[in-house]
Amino acid sequence: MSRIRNPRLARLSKPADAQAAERPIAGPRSRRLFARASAVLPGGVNSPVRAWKRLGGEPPTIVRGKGARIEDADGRTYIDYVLSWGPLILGHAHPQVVAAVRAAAGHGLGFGAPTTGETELAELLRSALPSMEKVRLVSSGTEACMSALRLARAATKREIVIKCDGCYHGHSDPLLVAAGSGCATLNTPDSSGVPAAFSATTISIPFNDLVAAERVFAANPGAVAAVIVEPVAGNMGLVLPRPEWLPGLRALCDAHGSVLIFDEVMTGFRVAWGGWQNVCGVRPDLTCLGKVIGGGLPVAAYGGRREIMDLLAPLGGCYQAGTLSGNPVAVAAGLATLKQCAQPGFYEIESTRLTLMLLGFSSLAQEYGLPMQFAQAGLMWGYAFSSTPITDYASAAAADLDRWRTFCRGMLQERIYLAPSPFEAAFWSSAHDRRAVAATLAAAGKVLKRMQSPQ
Ligand code: KE4
Repeated sequence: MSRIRNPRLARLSKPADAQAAERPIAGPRSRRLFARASAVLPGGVNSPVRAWKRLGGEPPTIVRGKGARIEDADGRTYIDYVLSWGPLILGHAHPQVVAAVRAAAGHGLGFGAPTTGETELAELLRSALPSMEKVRLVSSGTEACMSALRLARAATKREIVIKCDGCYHGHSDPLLVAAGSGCATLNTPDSSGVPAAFSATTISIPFNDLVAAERVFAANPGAVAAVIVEPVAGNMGLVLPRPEWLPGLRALCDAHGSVLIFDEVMTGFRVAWGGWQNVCGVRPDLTCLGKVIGGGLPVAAYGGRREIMDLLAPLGGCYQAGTLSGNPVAVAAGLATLKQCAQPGFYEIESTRLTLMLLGFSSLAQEYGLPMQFAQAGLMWGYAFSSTPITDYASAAAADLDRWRTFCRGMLQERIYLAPSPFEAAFWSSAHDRRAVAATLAAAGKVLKRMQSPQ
């Protein structure tokens, strides 16, 4: 059969569904704006996963958001399950959050000096997470994790750090080893530019693999400074811990005098009030927070045992600083957000509503004969095209990523905005009302029907 030379004809030769599946998602104006952005921003973005490299095509340029919905430059509205990668647990432009930001901004945008808001936020975090006996506010999850790691090394005078394949703790050099999120999305789990000496002291093991952890401790007696782990992994899809995993890491750290760091940047105030440590009952030595505690503005934090935190400058010799740390406008957004989350029944009601939506998703997948796994932790969720549960990065990467791409593109064409990577979690907000759920399931039914296995 002769090869079709005319690309237009080539397109016509594909079945209608295949053409539909590859139809650009972004409209003409977004595509023009992305071309303009790409002339000055590497890849057109300020954070790699936003570039949709794994999904193909240009991302829409978003101009506004309200509640569960965002609108792009072509006037197209999407139901949003990315929610700025987790912070917007109340949805976009929540009136109380916006009002708090406006009021704070009216008093000045920052002082580089003590303010009451940052003390209030630190006290709130400590009351929600008693393991955080002292707290330091910073401006990003990367800063929180990088600083917690430095502090753990200062406290133990050791260098080796254990992390997990597919977990992502921000882009500081020692943690860009076998990293998830955008690194896994772009197949760059170990970044270029990181000196071998920096990554040599980072040992990565499979998530949920306690035997692997025991082996590393045994092979490095008295040398492990810390274990850093996402208690629920949200950067390889969503992967829940096995019951013995976190208690086992706690026991190993206790036995070897190492620091246990829970990176709750994503799970903090997302999976429950406080974080996963309040669900599983394992008390880490240090905790990292971000996302929800800033309500969409740059606030993150790390904190933990007093005797470790007091090693920080200006009290001790472990240095960490930040011009915008504890910024009063950002802190106002965080406090206003957490005030809503603190309402009685907030997490129970919202996680039940999410469970009901996922039950609808699951029955659609069964109806159309597509093997899908769903996972939920509080107000975050994940899905994968796999007939076996996802328990670590290897199983996440072994899922049917072609089907994921078809599904994700299809949902985006139906105006349901899912993360453009199979190595991300999806999020829920209290603004996702019945109409949003109905539209989401209607879209999923349409897309899964198109994808269904031949009977
Ligand atoms: P940031 O530096 O991006 O604020 O936080 C880093 C970080 C630390 N720990 C966990 C568990 C995280 O999930 C993150 C950041 N999450 C990604 C999405 N999975 C942020 C999105 C992006 O990189 O653009």
